[in-house]
Amino acid sequence: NLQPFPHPPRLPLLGNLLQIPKDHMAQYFLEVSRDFDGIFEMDFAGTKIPFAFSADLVEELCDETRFRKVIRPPLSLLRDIVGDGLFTAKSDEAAWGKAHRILMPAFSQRSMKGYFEAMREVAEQLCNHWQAHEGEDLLVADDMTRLTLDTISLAGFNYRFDSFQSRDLHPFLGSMVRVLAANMAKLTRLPMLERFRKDPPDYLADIDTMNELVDEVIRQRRENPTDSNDLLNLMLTAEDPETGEPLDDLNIRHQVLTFLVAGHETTSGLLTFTLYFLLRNPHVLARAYAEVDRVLPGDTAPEYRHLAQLDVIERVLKESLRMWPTAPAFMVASYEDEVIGGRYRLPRNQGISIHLPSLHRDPKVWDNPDVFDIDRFLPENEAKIHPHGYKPFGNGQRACIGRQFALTEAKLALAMILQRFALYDPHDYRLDIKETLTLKPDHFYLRLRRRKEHD
Ligand code: MNH
Repeated sequence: NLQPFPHPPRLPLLGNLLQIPKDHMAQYFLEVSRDFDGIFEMDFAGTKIPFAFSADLVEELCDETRFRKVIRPPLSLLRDIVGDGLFTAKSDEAAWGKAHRILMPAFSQRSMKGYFEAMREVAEQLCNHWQAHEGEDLLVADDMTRLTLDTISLAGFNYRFDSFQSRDLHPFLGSMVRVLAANMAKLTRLPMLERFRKDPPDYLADIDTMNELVDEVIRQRRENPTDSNDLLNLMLTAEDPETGEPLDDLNIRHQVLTFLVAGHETTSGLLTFTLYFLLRNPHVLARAYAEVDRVLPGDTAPEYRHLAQLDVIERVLKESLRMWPTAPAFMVASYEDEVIGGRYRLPRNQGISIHLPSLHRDPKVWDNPDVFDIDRFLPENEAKIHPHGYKPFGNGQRACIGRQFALTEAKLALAMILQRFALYDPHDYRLDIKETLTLKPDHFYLRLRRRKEHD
């Protein structure tokens, strides 16, 4: 009863390459998934990759005794830049375990409390910036990027981008976006033409721009040592409890760059989608306002202890990550030849992608999956969700280390925005998702006015 992977029609040699839109891959795979039952295979001109998206198949693929994360395109293309940093390290590479053990303590619940002041300071800068632009069009994704980039760098490295002080986004970001785009574009190009092709002329210059910033962050700290136990100090000084070794210098650069990129892109997308969903769902927005007014009445300055009381906002964030998980896929492979779903042969080391926007709409797990409904995450309902039907932060050992950081930061920023502003969507925005390695709403502008008088 073994079967080949089902797949959409494809051409000889080219496979599906001509059908896959290079700027909208994740959205295209979601549309394809609607015609299949839990799995389909895509053929990138000879490289065949299965995409799994039913909770039952994903449950098997998340069994870490049979499968582990593998670094394949597009992640492998980033190895030139972020090397053996946590995100792109191979699961069996010594550098992964070492950095994981050294850095985990920086992401404990207690550490979040330590980051709170930095998070609040940057969110305050966002609110002040927005207040100064009351009534004007605000490009949401750019301001959320300023917020999250400044937050990870201030909380993690005590380094200030001061993004709200300049009209243009920091050059680091332009370089990062171009480098990610250049690598994503490689996925949908003909492999036989690839070796005749050079990287775009600014590619190496962009990598230099990013590395220069990393070196500057490290140089500042070495010149002004502190005794805090923030991320950067852990990287520079801590020893691996297992081997007794510290991180080597090149690995530190890889980690700093990894955290600058992984630590802001996805959270910025999450906040942008969340504001979009709130404006689209006025009844949910009203519940969020009611919660903020109850927990943070008037001008109450938010404190760490308030976050635990913001459960409507927490559900809004979770539902936003269900509809549009901003890191839309991750890839695993098996240690041995496997059969999955009782009928599909999967050779050892064959990469298989877990496609999250499709998983998060598995009709066996989610009723009316295209409807934004925060009550799915009420405790009594959440307990009944298939344990592998929702994976916005990946799986197991290789799951997101920054999950609590992202949720803490996003909750606080949303609460502060709602406490101060009434939000409008005067252009009746139609969702238009921009894909880099991550997803975010493109060209989404909102306007606001101050809700009540502050002094
Ligand atoms: Mn994050 C891994 C999603 C915020 C740092 N992150 C992952 C993975 C997903 C993910 C999915 C697993 C990828 C894979 O299996 O290939 N991350 C998110 C989302 C948000 C997010 C949706 C915000 C919302 N991530 C953050 C933040 C940080 C961060 C904030 C840092 C402060 N993430 C990482 C790192 C890894 C990772 C580092 C790699 C962890 C490892 O493999 O050890």
